[in-house]
Amino acid sequence: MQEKLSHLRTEVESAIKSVKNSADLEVIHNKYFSRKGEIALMMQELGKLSPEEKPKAGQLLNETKKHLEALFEEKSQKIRADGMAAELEKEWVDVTAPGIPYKAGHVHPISQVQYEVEEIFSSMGFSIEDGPEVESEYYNFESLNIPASHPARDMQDTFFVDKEGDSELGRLVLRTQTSPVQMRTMQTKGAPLRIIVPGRVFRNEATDASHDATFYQVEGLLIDENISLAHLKGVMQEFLSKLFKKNVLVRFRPGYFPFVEPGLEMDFACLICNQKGCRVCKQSGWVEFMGAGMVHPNVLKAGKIDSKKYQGWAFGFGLTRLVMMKYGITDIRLLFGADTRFLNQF
Ligand code: FA5
Repeated sequence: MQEKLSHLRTEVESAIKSVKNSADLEVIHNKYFSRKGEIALMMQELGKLSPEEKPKAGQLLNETKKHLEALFEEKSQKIRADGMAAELEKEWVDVTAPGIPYKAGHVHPISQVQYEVEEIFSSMGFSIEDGPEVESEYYNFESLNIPASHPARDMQDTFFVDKEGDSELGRLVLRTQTSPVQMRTMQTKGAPLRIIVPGRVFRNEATDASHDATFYQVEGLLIDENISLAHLKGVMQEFLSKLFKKNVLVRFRPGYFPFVEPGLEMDFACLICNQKGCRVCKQSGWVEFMGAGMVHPNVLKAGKIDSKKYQGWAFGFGLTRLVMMKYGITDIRLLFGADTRFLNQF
């Protein structure tokens, strides 16, 4: 018995020593320490010994058992601690490392300038109006004093929508100008009126550095008593100097739009080439900026406004061209090219 015990002790000690993981531990537990393990078998053998041999052998067996159990427990704890350390190592995070930057979008340069324009006109008491992009021929043309047969319709090459419109309001078109919103607002709000209408418009035009088939305009309308073009000049001067934070040279020249009388055009001194001549200003030093004029009495009538009591002016400028001037962009098509290398500069 003594010899057997000494043999078992050495065997278990070396088995515990060679344990590497919890799976090995379980094998050893089952083989030696379980209810049917080798130590339990020794206990059973103890019962078969003579009463003289039993006490000594019993004491030895108990000591060996305690010793091996302690050894096993110590190893179990070490394996558990090593396992946890390995887990922690895997989960380790450097909280001081800089974060991964995420790509955030930003407001498009056209919208940025649109918001600035809105703010400046709001500060002068103008409210901001909106209207449909798919418009009727009536609002886009007729109500603005451009009947179907009028040659002025040729000035704005139109996209027609292949869908039946309201029979009284004519076919549906993609609006060629923001001016129909003038009419809609006159009809719903009446005089006096002080509005701007920023929005997208569409023309079936060949594109070049300063023309696109989709672009943005800002319409302005002021209707009140005793209004003249002097007020328009004052408002535009104030608007442009606030927007560009410097004096911008402008010029007025006669222009024709059926919905105003008299009509005029306002041009900018080209800020890209400082009037030396470039492809944006077509070497002229001036960029066509907006059409304007005193609202035609026929238009006031269609807007249900008493033209004897009220008069006013309207203007419409190209917001897209204004953005080009503000940022020195030499090709209008870049603004809708969706090239983030270009857009991220603003
Ligand atoms: C109009 O659209 C008139 N509705 C403006 C108006 C309003 C006149 C109220 C009188 C009273 P016009 O077609 O000229 O006018 O266009 C106005 C502005 O839009 C132009 O001065 C120009 O700055 C811009 N524009 C015109 N066509 C294009 C285009 N293809 N691409 C970019 N901008 C354009």
